[in-house]
Amino acid sequence: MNLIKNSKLAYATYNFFKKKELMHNVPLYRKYGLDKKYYSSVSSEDFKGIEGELIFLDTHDSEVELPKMEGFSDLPNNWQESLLGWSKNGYAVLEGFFDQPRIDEAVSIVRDLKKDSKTIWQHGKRIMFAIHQSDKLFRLGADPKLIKILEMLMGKKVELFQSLNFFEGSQQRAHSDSIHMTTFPYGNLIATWVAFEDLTEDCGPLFYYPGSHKLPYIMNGDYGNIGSKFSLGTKTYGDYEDRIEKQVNEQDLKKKHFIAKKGDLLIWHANLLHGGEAIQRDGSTRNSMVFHYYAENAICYHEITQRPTLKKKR
Ligand SMILES: O=C(O)CCC(=O)C(=O)O
Repeated sequence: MNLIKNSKLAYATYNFFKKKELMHNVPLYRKYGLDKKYYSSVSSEDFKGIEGELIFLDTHDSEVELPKMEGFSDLPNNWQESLLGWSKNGYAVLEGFFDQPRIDEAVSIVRDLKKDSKTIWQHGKRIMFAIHQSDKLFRLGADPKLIKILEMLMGKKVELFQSLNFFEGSQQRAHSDSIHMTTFPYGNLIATWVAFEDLTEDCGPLFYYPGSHKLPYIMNGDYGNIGSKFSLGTKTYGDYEDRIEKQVNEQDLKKKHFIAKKGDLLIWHANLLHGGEAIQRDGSTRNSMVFHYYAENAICYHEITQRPTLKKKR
């Protein structure tokens, strides 16, 4: 079983039949001089020595640059203040981004999805890709005002790729989304987290480490998980999390919790280290929705499984 799970050939065979969803990387493989097919495996090892264009606000200061951008000064003052800290902190909080009726509607759609046999469950606990089951949920994540803000931060167009619905705290250890949804060049991913209810300190809130986005990206090669030409590395996800924990300890990073009110939204950088705090109160809920967006003109793939990203056409 593990032999198949670790076989690059098995993934390539599966990918072979998914041409439409995988062609997006091909022009970029050519641009960077990589001899790859749409179904080939891909990992950070392939990009060693290749220069990629960096995200504008990774090399420029948001405090200086955002005020020059069209539409920024029209945003509420408290949003502007948080967004100005983007380059330094790697996150921004937009309080009250969604009004209560919009969230109530989303909560009710998600409640129905729980009973839908087509719903994709991850670890039996959270719903994945609900945006492909409900246009209204897609439009929540792709809200034009939100997309405009994300595009200011990324300096380029973004597209909503994935969503996750949580009902209770994830209790996930610290990680960077870039190990799951990886891009070349790095940084072409951005995420948002929306509270579907008022949260309490003891519900296992989302945590994050301000400034951690500036640390080196941890990829397969950084925890001995490269594998070989035909098979994936054999390290576990726990090994990756241990490596991140080491990075956190070495840097003496300070943790923050997102104790959000219903409708508040957090935006985080592709490499911001974050996770879910331990649940302190049995039975506490933490209804929330996460959206992940890829920016344009980047190779999109999944570092651990070395698979190119399947982008579903709408
Ligand atoms: O909500 C959480 O506890 C964790 C979310 C998360 O890590 C993610 O969606 O990448």
